[in-house]
Amino acid sequence: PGSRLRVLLDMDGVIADFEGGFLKKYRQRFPNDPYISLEERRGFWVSTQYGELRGDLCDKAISIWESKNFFIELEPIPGSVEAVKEMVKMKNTDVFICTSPIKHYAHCPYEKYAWVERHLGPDFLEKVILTRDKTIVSGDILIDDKPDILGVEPNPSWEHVLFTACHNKHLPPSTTQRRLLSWDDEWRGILVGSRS
Ligand code: BVP
Repeated sequence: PGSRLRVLLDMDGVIADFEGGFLKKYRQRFPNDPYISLEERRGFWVSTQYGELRGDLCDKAISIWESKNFFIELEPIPGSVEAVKEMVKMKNTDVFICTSPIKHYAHCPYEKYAWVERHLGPDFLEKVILTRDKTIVSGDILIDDKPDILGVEPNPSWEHVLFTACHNKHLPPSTTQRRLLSWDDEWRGILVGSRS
């Protein structure tokens, strides 16, 4: 490995609380419709599980994150902002945010930049990578809550470390994939393990 460690951090589910923000706004907007508690969430796609609950709820779910102010108003995942600020100060470490915007582009890309500026500061805007295909981005480690990260590159350079989220915590433990349980967990040890 080279002398510097390049860390790619996913945004939704890792530094910004997409699931919590979704559920809060969904229940406010559709108080008379059924919902899925965070304990009951299974599978990465919120829209898929809502569609299985009742056909019309897929489009209702999608309407939540397509709304103005959805992404900017997401709360940070506990400990994430502190961890990122500490990580960027570590020796021989380059930190980037690598996030996939939704295809309804009216608000999401703008609000992702605004979120980074608000919570991590304007200098961090240099470090934002918006892509729908993370496999073509090179790095040593990608911390992401999505269990399967696929794209045109069959052999991405990064090691995918699965960040635990409500939707993936029940998946059987993998012998090959490392996990980060939360930002209280040993993320520094994960980085050390990638460097050696
Ligand atoms: O922009 C986020 C939210 C969106 O997909 C993107 C995931 O980005 P990464 O975390 O992989 O960077 N999203 C979309 C849907 C349904 C769309 Br139809 C969903 O159920 N969950 C979800 O996160």
